[in-house]
Amino acid sequence: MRTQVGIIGAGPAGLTLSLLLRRLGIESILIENRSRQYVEARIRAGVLEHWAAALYDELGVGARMRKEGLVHEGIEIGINGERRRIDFKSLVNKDIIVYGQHEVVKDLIQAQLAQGAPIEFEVSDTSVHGLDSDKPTIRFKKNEESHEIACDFIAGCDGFHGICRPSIPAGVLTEYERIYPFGWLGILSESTPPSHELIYSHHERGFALYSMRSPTITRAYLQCDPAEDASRWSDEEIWAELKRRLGPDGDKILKTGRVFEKGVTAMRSFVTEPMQYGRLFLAGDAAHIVPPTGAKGMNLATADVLFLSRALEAFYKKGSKEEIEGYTKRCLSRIWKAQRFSYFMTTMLHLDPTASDFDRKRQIAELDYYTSSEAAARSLAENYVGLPI
Ligand code: RFL
Ligand code: PHB
Repeated sequence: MRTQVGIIGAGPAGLTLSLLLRRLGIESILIENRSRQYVEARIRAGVLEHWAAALYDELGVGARMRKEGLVHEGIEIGINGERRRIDFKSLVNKDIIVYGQHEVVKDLIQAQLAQGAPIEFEVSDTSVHGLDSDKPTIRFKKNEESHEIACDFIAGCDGFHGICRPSIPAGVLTEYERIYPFGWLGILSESTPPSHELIYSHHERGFALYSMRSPTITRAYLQCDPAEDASRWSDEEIWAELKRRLGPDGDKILKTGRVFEKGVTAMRSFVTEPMQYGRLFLAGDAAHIVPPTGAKGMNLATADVLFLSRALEAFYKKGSKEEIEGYTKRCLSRIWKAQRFSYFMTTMLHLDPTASDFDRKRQIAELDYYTSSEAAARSLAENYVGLPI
């Protein structure tokens, strides 16, 4: 097989890149080690920045998102039971869309197949070769048969645990990392969310987030130990804790329902620099991870591939290598700002088991400031809806 850009990974990064390239007349082949059914059911992110939603429209995959996605013009922040609103519309005149990542993935795959773009699911033994040559190759197996794709470029969109980043020779990458001493126990339930907007609640028992997937499906998270076993929490215990962390009216406004998904996610901040080696480019979670409190992961993955598609366009249309060489720098400027914001939201909202009394008092003052000063709230809103791209 031969193509211009070989893409590894059918998450938001790889699927969006494939459609972006197709629109530019650049050929690609996408391979994914999981089944289509698996990637379409994988429950993850839920918030689309305003520009990412506009990009999906441009790519012709926004119709269902516009119909079923929920437009939010603000969020609520809870401070030990008292809730205050950050009004995006009045502060920065933008909104965000709450629409599940797996729904985005379904829409992207459907468009991909409708356009006849090559995509291979359930591959195994993926490896990359000749990265420092101008003819890199991808090898993989499908149904026990070996295949090779000769490419001009390889896009490593294979997530944090993929094979692309570890295929870069030792000594090339510098990794920056921070592990947090807490995780999130996440649930999906058949129940009406407590508010029509997201509630990020700081509480002396720990953080909780009240989100949704539709007006009848609640997505909620509880701060927990990162090594917690989700099955040790009964549904009753989860609802009782979610009610407590919402505030004194928690019992009244939080509707319970059948819990149909339960899982624990650990939290980390991670960036690798550079994001390229020879003809291999890393994009999305393959290059960086943010804690989910800022709702930035899927959006950053989308921004990376938008920058990569522009660089590849300059290479193929103008014969220019400058943009390709500047890919890392272009991405990192956005990534570090998203890292800063995700760290800020995470440390402001969670209960740090190692915090001193001074730290706790300072943290409450920070929550008070960001929810009472218009200047501070505007900064939060500007970052939450997505910095200009
Ligand atoms: P993905 O989605 O991990 O996709 C990588 C794909 O590569 C495949 N793969 C391989 N394929 C072939 N050969 C191999 N050797 C391969 N190895 C791996 C994998 O099967 C997979 O299909 O990475 P991508 O595309 O970079 O997308 C990143 C996002 O998935 C991630 O950042 C977000 O989900 C993070 N995130 C959130 N992001 C947001 O923007 N807004 C949110 O509200 C938000 N909430 C969240 C989140 C992530 C969470 N978890 C579970 C980590 C909430 C949670 C709880
Ligand atoms: C979600 O709905 O899953 C969600 C929303 C906001 C976040 C993280 C996750 O910050």
